[in-house]
Amino acid sequence: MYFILAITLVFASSYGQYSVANQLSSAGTAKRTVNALLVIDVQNCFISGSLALPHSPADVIPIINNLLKTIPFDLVVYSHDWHPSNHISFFNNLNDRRQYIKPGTKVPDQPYQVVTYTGPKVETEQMLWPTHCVQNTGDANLHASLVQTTLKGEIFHVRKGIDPDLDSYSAFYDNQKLYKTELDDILRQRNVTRVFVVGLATDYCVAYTALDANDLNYATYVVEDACRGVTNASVQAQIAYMKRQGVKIIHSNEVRSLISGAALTQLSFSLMLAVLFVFYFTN
Ligand code: VGL
Ligand code: ZN
Repeated sequence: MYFILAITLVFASSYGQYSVANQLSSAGTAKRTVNALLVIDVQNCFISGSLALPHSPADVIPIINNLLKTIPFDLVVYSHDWHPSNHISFFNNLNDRRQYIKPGTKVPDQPYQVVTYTGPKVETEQMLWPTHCVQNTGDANLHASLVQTTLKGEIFHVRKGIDPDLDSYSAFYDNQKLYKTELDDILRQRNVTRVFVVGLATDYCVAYTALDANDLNYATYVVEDACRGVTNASVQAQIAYMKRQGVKIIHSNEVRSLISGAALTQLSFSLMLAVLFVFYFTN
């Protein structure tokens, strides 16, 4: 009688250990929330330089610095708009590319107008910007007061808009989605499940990055007060569009509870399993 009980216990406990270990490990990989902060284009050009944004863009820096100094992100990625001087997005290069202007379309006479180019790679409607963020110039440097350290995670830098013939608002893909940057691979290799997007400009690089992150199945949060846009109208339009697509728009004071809330859920799940485990053994 005691013998059978002992055998049953041994089998049951080894099965119990197996299944509990399994659930713990799946909680440890598949279900674990891994948080990345994506710091988009906090560069001199957009703050005080060649394409300085109109609504006090420098004000995002202390907000982003505070996140970096107080929240234990698993990963921080800084993106850089990083154009060659012959870049397709510069108004000043319009004349050199006149053979690609689509016949019958309007020829811009100043920056902030859209041109339709037929090539050289693909047909594209290109917004023409002032020359900005030219590779290896001070204008393209990250702003000197931006914190570049983290509490816990790894740091990466992603450069985009490098191809003379493609613009790239998103830190994941160029605007035509012909090529991917390394960002998705970096996040995937580290099991990132959730991204928080901050920086410049809300209606261009932040929005395009957040929409791609959302499409790539990362839970995506835009920290609205840690971003500044080009125009109020397009900021409002892009925020509304992002919301419709499922991107969460939050305030910087909500980030902490989101991250520690997820950590708490994970902890209580593990605790619950541990209690069940002990209960199983003592009965
Ligand atoms: C950006 C315009 C042109 C941005 C980049 O970072 O939002 N905007 N290039
Ligand atoms: Zn650019």
